[in-house]
Amino acid sequence: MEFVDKVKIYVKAGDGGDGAVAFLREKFRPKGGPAGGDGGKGGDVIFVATKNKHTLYDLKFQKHLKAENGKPGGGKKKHGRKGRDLIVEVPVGTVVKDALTGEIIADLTKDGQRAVIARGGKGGLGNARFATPTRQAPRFATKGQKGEERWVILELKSIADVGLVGFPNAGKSTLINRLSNAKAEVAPYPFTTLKPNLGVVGFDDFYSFVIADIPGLIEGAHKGKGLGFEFLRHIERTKVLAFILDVSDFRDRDPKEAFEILRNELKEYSPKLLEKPQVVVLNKIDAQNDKKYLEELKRYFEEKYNLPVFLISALTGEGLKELKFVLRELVERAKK
Ligand SMILES: Nc1nc2c(ncn2[C@@H]2O[C@H](COP(=O)(O)OP(=O)(O)OP(=O)(O)O)[C@@H](O)[C@H]2O)c(=O)[nH]1
Ligand SMILES: [Mg+2]
Repeated sequence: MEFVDKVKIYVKAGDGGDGAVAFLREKFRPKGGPAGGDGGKGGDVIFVATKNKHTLYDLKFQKHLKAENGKPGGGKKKHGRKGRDLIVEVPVGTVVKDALTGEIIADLTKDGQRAVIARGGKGGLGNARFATPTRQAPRFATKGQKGEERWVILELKSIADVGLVGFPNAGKSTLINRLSNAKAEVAPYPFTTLKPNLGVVGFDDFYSFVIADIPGLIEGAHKGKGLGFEFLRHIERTKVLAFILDVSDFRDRDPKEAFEILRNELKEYSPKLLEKPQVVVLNKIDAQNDKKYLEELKRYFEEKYNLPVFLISALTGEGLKELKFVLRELVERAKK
C-alpha cells in the first residue's frame, strides 16, 4: 500500500434534530397538552488510533467525513434518535491539526486512543419543555444545533525509539535489516529508500525497542533537495539519533564533512532534534583498508563532539553487538 503521511480532510459532525411542536389528541381529551419531543444529538466524528494501520493512504480518497444528523423529535414526547458517530481509524502516531489555525487538536500516540474531532450539535427542545402554568399551549420548539465542521490536517509521525540519519547509500537500510525484523530495500545506489521503515530490535531478555530508517538526507535538504527532509518528522519523536557515515574506500564524501552537513540539516528542520542523545556510526569498515585512518576518525568524533562512536560493518555484522546494547542503554535512560 502506498505510504501517505500527510492529508488534509474536511470533517463535519451531525446536526442536532429539531424539537417538535405537537399536542396530545386523545378521544376524551380533545385539548391535550403540548407533547412535542426533543430532537436527537448529532453524531460526533471520532478518530481512533490503531496499530494495525501504518499509512494515511485511505483518507487521501475520502476528503469529506460526515457523521449522521440527529432525528427530529416526534409527537407524544417522542425523542428523536441520536445520529450515529463516525469512527475513523488512523495509525498510531497521527497528529491532528486545525488547518486554519495550526492548533493541535489531537495527538494519538497509543493504540485505541480516541479523540472527538468534531462534536455533534445538540438536539432542539420540543414544545413539551416550554409548558408553564401560565403558558399551557406553547406553539414553538427550538431547532437543533449545527454540528461542528472544520478542515483538519493529519500528519503521521512515527513512534520509534531510535532514528537512523545519514546520506543516501550510507547503509541505513542494511543496518536496520541487520538489527531488527525490518525488511528494507537495499541497493548500491542513492535514494533507494523512499519511505520510512520501522523495525523492532529484540533482546534475549525480551526487551525491545523500535528503530526507524528514513530516506537519505543531502546538503540543502531543508531547501527541498532530495527527499529526506519531509521525512524528518518521523524522527521527531525518537529518543535517540544514530548518524550513519560511510567510511569505506569508495565513500563519496568525507565523513567529517558529512556529519556536519547532516547536523546542519537537522538543525534547519528543528533545533530540538539535536538535543536528543546521539551516536556516531562509522559504517562499511570491511571496505576500508586503512585501519589507522579508522582509529583516528573514531577519536576525532569522540573528542570533537563528545559522543559514543562505533566502527561497524552493517554488511558483515562486525561491531553490531556493542552498538545494539549501547542504543538500548540510551533508549532506556531516555525513557526514564
Ligand atoms: N561493503 C559494505 N557495503 C555496505 C555496508 N552497508 C551497506 N553497504 C552497501 O551500501 C549500499 C547502500 O546500502 P543501503 O542500506 O541501501 O543504504 P541506505 O543508507 O539505506 O541508502 P538510501 O536508502 O538510498 O538512503 C548497498 O550496496 C549496501 O550493500 C557495509 O557495511 N559494507
Ligand atoms: Mg535505504
